[in-house]
Amino acid sequence: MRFSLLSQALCGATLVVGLPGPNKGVDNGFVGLERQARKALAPLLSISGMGHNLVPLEQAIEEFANVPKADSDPATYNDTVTKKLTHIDGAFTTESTAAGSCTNPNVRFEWDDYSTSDRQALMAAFKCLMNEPASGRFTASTSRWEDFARLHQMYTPNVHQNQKFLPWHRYFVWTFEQVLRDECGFDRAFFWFDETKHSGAFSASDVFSSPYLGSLGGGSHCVTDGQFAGLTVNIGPGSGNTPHCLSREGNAADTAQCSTAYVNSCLSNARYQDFEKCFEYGPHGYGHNGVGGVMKDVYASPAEPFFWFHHTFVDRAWRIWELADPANRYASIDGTDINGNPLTLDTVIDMGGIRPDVTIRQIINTLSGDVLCYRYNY
Ligand SMILES: [Cu+2]
Repeated sequence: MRFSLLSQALCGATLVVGLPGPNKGVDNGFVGLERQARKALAPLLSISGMGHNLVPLEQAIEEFANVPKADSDPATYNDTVTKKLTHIDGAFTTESTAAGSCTNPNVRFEWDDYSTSDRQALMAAFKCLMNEPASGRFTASTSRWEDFARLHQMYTPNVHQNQKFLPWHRYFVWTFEQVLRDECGFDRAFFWFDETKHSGAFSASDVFSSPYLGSLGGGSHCVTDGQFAGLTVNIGPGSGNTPHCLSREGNAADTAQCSTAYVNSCLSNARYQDFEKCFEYGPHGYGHNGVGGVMKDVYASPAEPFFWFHHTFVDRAWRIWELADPANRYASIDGTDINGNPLTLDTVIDMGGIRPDVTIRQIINTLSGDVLCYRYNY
């Protein structure tokens, strides 16, 4: 983790708004002085032209739910997970690597079901990656952690606002997990974060507290508490690279859209491309903008540790959608890439060389055992 002078300088003026006050714990609760301070800081913290594109739920229903609806109760989709598993300790099963076999899948545990010891090991592994030197293959990256932000920044136009979004991010999160294990000795189960439980109140989750990611609420501020206080981000804002602080805003109105209602509405789409658009511009975009600051940066958001909590939530939603009709949804894909070419199971997903290229066929089913062998605890 870096506590650079630059970071302190950039953050200095925001320390006031970041301090615990009457509005601590309330998203978007800045008032009076804080609002003025935020206004004054806008040029520093704004991510010019950044912010994820959003589609309100009503419009999503109009635009994407253009086909007969399936039953949208996620509980009925869960073909392999019959009961919620609770993680007690750090047990982690090494996955089978034989192609086609996934008899003992790794389980990703929801944050509230993830033990304190696992949570601490995860924070330590994140910090380890931040302190590991950059590979040198990603310009402007100053650490192995930032390699991921730079890779994402380079690929942003290719893997957003088209249907490559879900498979690319699935493999991106998996690659990040493997690097945590291989390079930082992380040997616990992986995790995810159920945003529907916290819609409209992300800041109330203990993930946003001092032992973990630090607080979220209190208006636009550099993060000054938690395990990543004072972190400098060298990738972004946007497609440029200028050192800036890890910042957050906490916009409750946006996180309110990461709701069960919105997720279910997306899940009810029969076509992959409709589900994808609904989720990307819906709960995915709102989650990014709702945390705000670096998380709102479409290009460089993986520099924010919460990115990985958010994108496991996104990945799980795709899996839940697939499980509603596995025979068909593992056997085909539709939609297009950035150039308008149809996606097929042979479309290649590229991680900039951090891990081998794969085809969508290899990662469409997280339990295929070809490359992936994991599921979610519910
Ligand atoms: Cu992304």
